[in-house]
Amino acid sequence: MATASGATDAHSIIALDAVVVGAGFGGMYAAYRLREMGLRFRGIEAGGDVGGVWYWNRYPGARCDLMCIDYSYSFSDEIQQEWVWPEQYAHQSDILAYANFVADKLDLRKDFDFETRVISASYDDARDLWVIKTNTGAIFEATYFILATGPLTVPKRPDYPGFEDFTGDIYSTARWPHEPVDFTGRKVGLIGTGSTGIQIVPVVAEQAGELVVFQRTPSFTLPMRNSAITPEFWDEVRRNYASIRESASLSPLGGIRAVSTRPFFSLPRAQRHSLMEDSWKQGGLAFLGTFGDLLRNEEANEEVAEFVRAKISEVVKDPDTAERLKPRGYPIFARRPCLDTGYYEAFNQPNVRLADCIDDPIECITPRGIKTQKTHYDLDAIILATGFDGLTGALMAFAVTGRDGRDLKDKWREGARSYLGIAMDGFPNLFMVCGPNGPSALANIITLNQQNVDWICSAITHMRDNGLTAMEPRPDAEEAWMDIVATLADKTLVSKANTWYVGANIQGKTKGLTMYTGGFANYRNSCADAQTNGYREFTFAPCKPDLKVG
Ligand code: NA7
Repeated sequence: MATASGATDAHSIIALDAVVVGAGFGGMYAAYRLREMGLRFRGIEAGGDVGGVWYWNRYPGARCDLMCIDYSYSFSDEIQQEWVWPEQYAHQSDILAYANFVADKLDLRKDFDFETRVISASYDDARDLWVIKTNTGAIFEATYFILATGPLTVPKRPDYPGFEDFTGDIYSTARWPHEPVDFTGRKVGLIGTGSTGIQIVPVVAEQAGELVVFQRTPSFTLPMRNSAITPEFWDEVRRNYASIRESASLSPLGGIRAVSTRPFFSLPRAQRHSLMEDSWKQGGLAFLGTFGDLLRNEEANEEVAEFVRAKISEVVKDPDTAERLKPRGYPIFARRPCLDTGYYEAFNQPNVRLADCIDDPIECITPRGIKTQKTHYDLDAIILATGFDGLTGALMAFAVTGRDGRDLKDKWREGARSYLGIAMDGFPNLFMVCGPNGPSALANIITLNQQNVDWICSAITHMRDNGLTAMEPRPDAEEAWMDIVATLADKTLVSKANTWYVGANIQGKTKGLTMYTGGFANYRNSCADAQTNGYREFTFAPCKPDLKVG
């Protein structure tokens, strides 16, 4: 029962058609679609408001590394005509403002219980419904269970001893305070040099008395070269939104960025380098799209990596620091390419220094700072930019029990598996909006969210129109999809770096690339096929052979 304030009463059992978990861009769109379909549903969100990853990750310098023209909803022309982005690469505060604008416009908040977590979900075989319990004591019984929990939701905290003894302040970039943090004159240590660390360094470096950057694995980063959007440009975009969205939906990444099919070695060396120089000057991810085979051809990849390493030496004045900042030992773009604004330049400031944790590993946190094997760094504050339990973390954060008591943790013990990254054998009517076996973090996630929510809503409509209660993929369909995922993974260099993409950053997690690397457009076609073939890869409740479709 929803109260007048919109929140759900504790300890009552609420019967619904659907429960949606997450009020990020996937969950918000799911709520909008389910409401349009006339379904009774409730959204559950741990954060205090909408925005998902952008609600939590409020650290200074946080930006999306996709251009806002791509990283925005396309389902409503009214929304895309009304909203104005100020910069090509939007700041977190603008993306969060956009999420709030959409939530206001569509009146979405009333459908969500905020500051509420799911603690368990189990499938009741006899009644064909999900029983979902929350930390507030609410119990929902719903036919459809839609997980829009995002790939980067559960922050990873390093397990160094001593954090509890530190007398200064500890900040996690993924749980940043809502009020501004003033680092003026303070001695700050930052652990982690992925996209997040690389974005925050130049901003904190402007304020801090001293900033020590603890780097374990250097990342490749490209200049973002962000710029303000002029009214003329924006008018042009608004006039052409329909074709922009069409191009994005047909592209490998779900965005309009140009991606060349030209093989690297099809051009002579001088021409290759001239093209790389042009892309470098252009900024952003243009560089990644200059050639078509950088994630398949190791030799090409290394030449590009060396070009980027040389750029580091051009900026960083101290040769030893420059050398230590150069990534080696894994292919460029196998870790998520970072986009920065003044990262390397920050190391030329007298108040910024690099602590190389390969040479001198962190041992523990002390009451006064960070102790490495060789040194003690006195600090007033420690910032943790140490990443996430990516892709599966949020899905495994609570107990999920499917048909016949099947435990999701058991199913995924050897790695995440599902059909299309959307549905799973043994878990009827559980739908993942951005599951670990789709393109997930490799595609434009808003485009992906929209496409998958639409797919899920079509599947629900199909069941409702045909008097079917529940659906789940056939085991052989799931097996076949995972074979495709594995075959593609074998061909890409993305498998060859220790990253959250392959689960390497979480101790005890099964390692391997389970994301679909065939590109958004191909993925979209596979999803469309699974629907237009009459859902023949699925069985429908009551899961008896005579109810198989196709
Ligand atoms: P990432 O990309 O997972 O980066 C985390 C960083 O933190 C990375 O440099 C890690 O080094 C470092 N790290 C993690 N644990 C430790 C410990 N214990 N000691 C030292 N350093 C550590 O997360 P981000 O938040 O930066 O980016 C995530 C995504 O957000 C990104 O891919 C974009 O999609 C946007 P390691 O590599 O483990 O040696």
